Amino acid sequence: MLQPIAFVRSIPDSFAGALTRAEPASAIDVTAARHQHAQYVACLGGGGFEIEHIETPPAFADGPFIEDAAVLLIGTLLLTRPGAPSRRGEAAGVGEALADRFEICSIESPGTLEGGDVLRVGGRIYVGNSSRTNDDGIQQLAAVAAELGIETIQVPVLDSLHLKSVITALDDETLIAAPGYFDPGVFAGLRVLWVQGASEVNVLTLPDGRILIPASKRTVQEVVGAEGYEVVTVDVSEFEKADGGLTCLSLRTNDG
Ligand code: CIR
Repeated sequence: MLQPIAFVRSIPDSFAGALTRAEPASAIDVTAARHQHAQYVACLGGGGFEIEHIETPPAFADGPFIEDAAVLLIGTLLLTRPGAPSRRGEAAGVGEALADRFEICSIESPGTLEGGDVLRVGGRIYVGNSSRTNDDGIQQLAAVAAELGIETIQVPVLDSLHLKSVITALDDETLIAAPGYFDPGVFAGLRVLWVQGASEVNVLTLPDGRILIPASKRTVQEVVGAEGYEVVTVDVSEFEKADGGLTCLSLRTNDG
């Protein structure tokens, strides 16, 4: 089997001004963010990903959250049109860097879509209808997916940045989620582990089967560990200040 690739983006000095839903208790420390990012990348590499780096132009403070800029669907790279206007230019650099490897297509206006709303599990795509991803963007994604034989299911999301801020996959049959942000009936047929009281549940399954979880999310670690999965942790506190989790910091070929 081909080794999966994780594409990651560099942390520009402008990351200090990344979008935040609420003012963080302390300012983003870009040097610390770069150190944490290196640890994150080491975890991905240690878990079986080949790593490829893509430069972030200084104009894009949120560029390191590369997952939002593009969606990989088998051999197709769908460049998104983020709901956040300041993020609209991010996808171009990702497309340029990967144009020789994937067929490129794009979400067009008035559609908006961010990759943080796109959850691949069990051969389907669940796509969050959030403040960043609208109906038109979802329809455009669904049309591209349908051509590839992939079914898309829409999930209205309440009070959360993205769908994957509150639900992610542990494996092809199992999800882990925070209750109260979407209708659980949408995921009927899949096993959902609920983390009571959580406001964010974003974990990343490594190719070797271990589950990468933010160091700050102790309850999530306990729930995942109690189910028999091997847990790995990484401190991403500087990215959490900007509402980022783990999946948003890479674009992975085994997701598509
Ligand atoms: C934003 O607000 O767009 C960024 N500060 C955080 C994006 C996090 N992305 C993700 O969870 N997929």
